Amino acid sequence: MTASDPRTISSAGGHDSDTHPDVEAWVAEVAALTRPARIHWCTGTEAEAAEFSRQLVDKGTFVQLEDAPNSFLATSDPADVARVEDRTFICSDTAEQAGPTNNWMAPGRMKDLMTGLYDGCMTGRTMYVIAYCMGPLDAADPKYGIEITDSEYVALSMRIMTRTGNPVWDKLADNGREVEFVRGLHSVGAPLQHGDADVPWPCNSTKYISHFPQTREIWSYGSGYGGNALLGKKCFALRIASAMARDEGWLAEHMLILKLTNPQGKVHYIAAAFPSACGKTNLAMLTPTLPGWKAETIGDDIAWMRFGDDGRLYATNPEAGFFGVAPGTGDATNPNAIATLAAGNTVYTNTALTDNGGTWWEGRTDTPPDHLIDWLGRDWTPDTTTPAAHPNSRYCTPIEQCPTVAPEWNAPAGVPISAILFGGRRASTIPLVTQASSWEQGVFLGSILSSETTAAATGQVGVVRRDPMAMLPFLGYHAGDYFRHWLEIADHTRSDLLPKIFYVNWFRRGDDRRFLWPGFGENTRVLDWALRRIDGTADAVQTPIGSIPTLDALDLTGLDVDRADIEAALAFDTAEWQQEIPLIDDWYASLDATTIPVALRGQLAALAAALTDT
Ligand code: GTP
Ligand code: SPV
Ligand code: MN
Repeated sequence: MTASDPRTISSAGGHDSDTHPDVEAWVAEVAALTRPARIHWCTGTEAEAAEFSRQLVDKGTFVQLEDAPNSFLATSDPADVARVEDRTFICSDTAEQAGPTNNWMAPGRMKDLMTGLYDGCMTGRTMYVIAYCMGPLDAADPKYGIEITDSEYVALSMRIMTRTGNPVWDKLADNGREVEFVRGLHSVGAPLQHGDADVPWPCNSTKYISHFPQTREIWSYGSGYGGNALLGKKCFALRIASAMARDEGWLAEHMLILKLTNPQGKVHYIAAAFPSACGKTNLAMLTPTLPGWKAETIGDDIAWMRFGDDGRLYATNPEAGFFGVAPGTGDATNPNAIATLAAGNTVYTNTALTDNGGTWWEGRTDTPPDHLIDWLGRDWTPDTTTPAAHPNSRYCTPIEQCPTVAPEWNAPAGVPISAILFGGRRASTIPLVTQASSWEQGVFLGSILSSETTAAATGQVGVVRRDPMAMLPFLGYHAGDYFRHWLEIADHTRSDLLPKIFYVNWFRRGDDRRFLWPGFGENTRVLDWALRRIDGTADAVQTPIGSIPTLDALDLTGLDVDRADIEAALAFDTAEWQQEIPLIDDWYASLDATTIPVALRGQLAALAAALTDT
């Protein structure tokens, strides 16, 4: 027996319930391959989290903050700051199943390759075994995952982002072998040979974020960053879950969930899909600017939607925390996020550090402090020309601390959705809001969603790309099949019970590059119109892409902006849409037009024809 034999590795942590036998076997198998110095079964307790934080402070990963309890700042390796889409793979049996929008490698080949990388990769480190549940533990069909990781930062973040620890181990033990779980293996890829000192942010320049949808497995290597390493989030809750949802007749989407109560006391729940760093968290924490409205938060990033017995689509938030974009978050734009953070228990990554032990980022306050330590650890003053915080700096904080969290955020059956919004970041062409005239047209608008790229993924920022349903980087299978699945959702119920679909754009700009629409809390005015459309009382003009509010139909009471700007934000511009058609043609062609459902090709043909007629 060698020192790396899993039977000689000390196991610590240890939850009280019996372990699921399949988990035990898998952990032993992974330990034999990765050869950690220790195995720690995560309990999810506060004492355990405190111990992880202490270790992270000791090794220089964390700075303990002084302006909020139990809060820490991590600064990452400068090369590990965002999702790596070019290193993300969907390893289904065939390339055709993954489709043209995904990187593909045959499962066997990827496993061989990554087994080589994993060989001894946890040497000198502790292997953490995290049991988690995406969504409420008492849901009818709870979806479990186990993440094995060699990162304390990941273990601590997963405790914020998911339901985890002893209650999940208990559920897994109670349910015996029948219960399924998604296996997620994560390593930062930085073994510590005997005597090696650790670095604050271990990672590897070789990165793989691999998904095996058929066997519901995730293998991640080389990165410690959120979406690459917190495997419950994009890897499970979107890429693997989208494949589960296709098989089981539901939807796993990159959507916020918001509860709105109008001045008459009527409640509507809405879901909205915007690409990364395009406004989901902000809309989810909306502070209404119209009198009498109340907005409450249910989720800010991911929605799982299933049909209820009443034929309506119900959404749950599979997560338990926010992993939100810091820049642009301030008292004026998102006071609810600021209040959530003030309660503490937060891990910040790649923001700047103030001289009194707090965090700062662009947009946190109007005037920056006179001195900061930037995310790269350098002195920063207002004269410095580079940003103090990385543009994709993030906070990881519990949803329960949000002052606007809706009591039903944890409801096992979810909340019935009245409206689905698709939105992107487009300087031109896309009106402030449009209501699709049918489910089919709504799915069409979702399928051609486009947005300027952001810092949430590595690569160029500000380039317009198609991002269907804001899911381009998160689809676990072929985009054409995904569109078909969306269309088929309509077959499950009566059309009047389906959510109404809207397309929004908070980011249209004037000739001077200014945003035409004030956004943030003022988005209430758009939601008010959308919900009055559903209730049948708001005026609209018909266009080839659906109904757009007349200027008078939008409640602009008390809004101090130029009406010409609002008109320009609302405009359906035929010439701009004529330029858009060849781009949409190219997009569909890039997917292989024959894989696009006939109904959507029909929608495109009808749109093109309507544009030539006008
Ligand atoms: P992910 O967490 O990456 O999925 O992003 P998200 O969609 O939750 O994005 P988030 O709400 O964090 O917004 C990202 C950026 O967009 C921030 O810098 C916001 O300040 C900005 N933003 C959000 N809403 C609006 C808006 O209505 N108008 C304008 N102009 N900017 C907005
Ligand atoms: C996104 O990029 O859409 C995020 C952050 O929400 S991450 O968890 O990194 O995917
Ligand atoms: Mn996201």
